[in-house]
Amino acid sequence: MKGIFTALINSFDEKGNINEQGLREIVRYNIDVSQVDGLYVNGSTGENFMLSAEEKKKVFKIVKDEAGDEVDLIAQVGALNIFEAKDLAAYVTDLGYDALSAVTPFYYKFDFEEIKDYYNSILEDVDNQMLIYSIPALTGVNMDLKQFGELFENEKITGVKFTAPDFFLLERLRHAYPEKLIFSGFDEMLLPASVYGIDGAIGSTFNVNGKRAKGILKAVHEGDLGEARKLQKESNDLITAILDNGLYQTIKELLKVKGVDAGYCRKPMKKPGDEQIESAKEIGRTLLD
Ligand code: SI3
Repeated sequence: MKGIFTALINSFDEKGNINEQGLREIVRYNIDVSQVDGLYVNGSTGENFMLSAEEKKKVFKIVKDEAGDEVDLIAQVGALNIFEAKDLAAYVTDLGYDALSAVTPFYYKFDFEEIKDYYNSILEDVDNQMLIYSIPALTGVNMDLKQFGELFENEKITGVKFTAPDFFLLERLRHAYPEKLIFSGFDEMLLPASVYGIDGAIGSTFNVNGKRAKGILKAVHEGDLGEARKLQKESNDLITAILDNGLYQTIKELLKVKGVDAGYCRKPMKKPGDEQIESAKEIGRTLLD
């Protein structure tokens, strides 16, 4: 498992129900047009934390059914309800997902022993590998090198999705654990993370910018930093515009520009206003590749 993995966006209809056809189209666009290496399903970008357990299963099933074995699939199963996380882990493993991932448990201020127990419990009954999903800005959970090392002692924990602007820790992790998979999570920092030898990246904007992201990884591997900087600059112009206009709403509007029925976000996220839709169209005209 290496390369560019799209943190898959989800498609909801106007009432907030999962739009199966739209979700299938998003999967196809990522595989056929962007030609990404894999999909990260039910992450933050998939609006996972606003879905019921049954809806999460539905999304996992649709995506596997549509993608088959064409690309690697990672299932984000983390949940504060540990029984739900374990049940989802078993479910996606049966479906044939290549790896699990679980966000660090958040909201309550769990101590590290509790966090470790959470990962070991999710994994105890399943035959699958796990990428820790670390995103301190949203969870408030900051782990240090030693704590990652303790989690990595479980052989089923094969890596981390590292969504933090901490390049010191990223370098220390890469150096200390050359055999573990490290996926970076901030798309706007793909170039510097690549220089540190990450195995790949998982990101929301790859739904509409997968080709450039693949180009950045390739250019860094080939030592062509000029090309990597050019592609990161173009990507960051796009990412800046997306963030300014509303992250997930704009990604969905950009997919619509490409003919994909990406639908709407689920409440409490807002529907895009007319101005936002017009700005997205302008971003589509000027900044997409
Ligand atoms: O789980 C996921 O959907 C992700 O991979 C999230 C990913 O790290 C994104 N973070 C969030 C909060 O959406 C990034 O791709 C991020 O959107 C991007 O770098 C723009 O800041």
